[in-house]
Amino acid sequence: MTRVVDTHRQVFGSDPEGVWSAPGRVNLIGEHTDYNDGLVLPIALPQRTDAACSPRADDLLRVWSVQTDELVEVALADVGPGRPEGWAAYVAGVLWALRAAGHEVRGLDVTVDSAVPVGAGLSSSAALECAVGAAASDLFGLGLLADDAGRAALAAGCVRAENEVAGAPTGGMDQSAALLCRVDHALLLDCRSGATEHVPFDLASDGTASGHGTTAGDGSASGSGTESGDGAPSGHVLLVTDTRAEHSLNDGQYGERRSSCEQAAAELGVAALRDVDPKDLDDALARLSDDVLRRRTRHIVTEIARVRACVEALRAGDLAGVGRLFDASHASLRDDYEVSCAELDASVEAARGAGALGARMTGGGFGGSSIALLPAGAVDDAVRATTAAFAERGWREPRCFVVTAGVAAGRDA
Ligand code: GAF
Repeated sequence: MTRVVDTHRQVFGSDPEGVWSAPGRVNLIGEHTDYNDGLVLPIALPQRTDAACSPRADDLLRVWSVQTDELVEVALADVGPGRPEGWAAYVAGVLWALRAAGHEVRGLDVTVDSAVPVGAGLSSSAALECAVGAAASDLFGLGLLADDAGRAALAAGCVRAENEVAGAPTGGMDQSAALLCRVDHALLLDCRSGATEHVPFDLASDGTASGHGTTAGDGSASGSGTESGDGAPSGHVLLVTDTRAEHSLNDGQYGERRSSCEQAAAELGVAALRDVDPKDLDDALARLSDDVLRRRTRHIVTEIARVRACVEALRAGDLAGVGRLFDASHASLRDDYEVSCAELDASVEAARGAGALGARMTGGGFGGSSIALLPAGAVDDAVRATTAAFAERGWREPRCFVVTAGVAAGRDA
């Protein structure tokens, strides 16, 4: 946070009015279900994007990024689909969407600094949108952070920014996670009704798990866990592996999956694939016109059922059950939805080989990150095995880090 304030002062010549931040996310389970009106179960990451902001009296937006050392200036009247391009679209798009929703929003000077790795499938773009959206809400007196209804409305604006200005046809999970998640809880979000439940995910408190330290890019992990009598860490942790196989959500593949789901729903005469009851799945599959649509539909219907089962397993403290659901989700995403890749599969296999209860890709796929539910004492082995597997294949060294469920977007200073 000091860095974003210092940089803001250097770039814009005065202190920011405040600093806001929003988290990246990992989705525990429920992948590609958000745009099928389904269920998702993300947690907010400890890694956040900071936005130091000062309001302007005119309608100019000036944004500096610490990561790219670049200043982008745009008049709010010039923001629209495809304008500006690149990372600044996620910032400008949010102000554009708030204005489109009827809010009085003026220009801003913004400095952004992100600890959420870009291209890692951990929602760096939603973190950026939501940090700026939170700032705009406070600075222009919109009051959207005051309650969950306001936060959901802000999330919807951030989704518009991403879909319409940045041109990525994503669903709404990531922005909802960044704005609605609670510490030590996973967010069960019904993407049709908007209903939420906060499901305890404090692996440290129930004696079954503890996630703490993070790793640097050196591949070492410092999941501390609780200490058992013999000094070895006990409990379980959630390990994220950023495969560094870069993924993108606006290269056509993501949009293609979304269109297939819409086509399948149309052929079945339902509003969304969420409406297919798992017990009627075989019958629904038999009515679809081709095998690709059948496999996409099977993934969505079974994945939504896995979210429900995962929530039950978490509430019952059945981590072995959670692990089995992670494994089944990964297989479905790899074989039926076809959004995994060799690096994600290898990271999942390596974690399992090191004793994970279960592991799966998380996020949109085609690269990005995987998650593994591991006994705390197995973290170092999992990191070593993953790093070795990647080195053997000549891939870039993965980045592994243990995470806990963090807090939603808000004002920091
Ligand atoms: C990406 C998208 F942005 C989300 O909306 C969601 O569809 C996810 O991929 C897959 O579950 O993160």
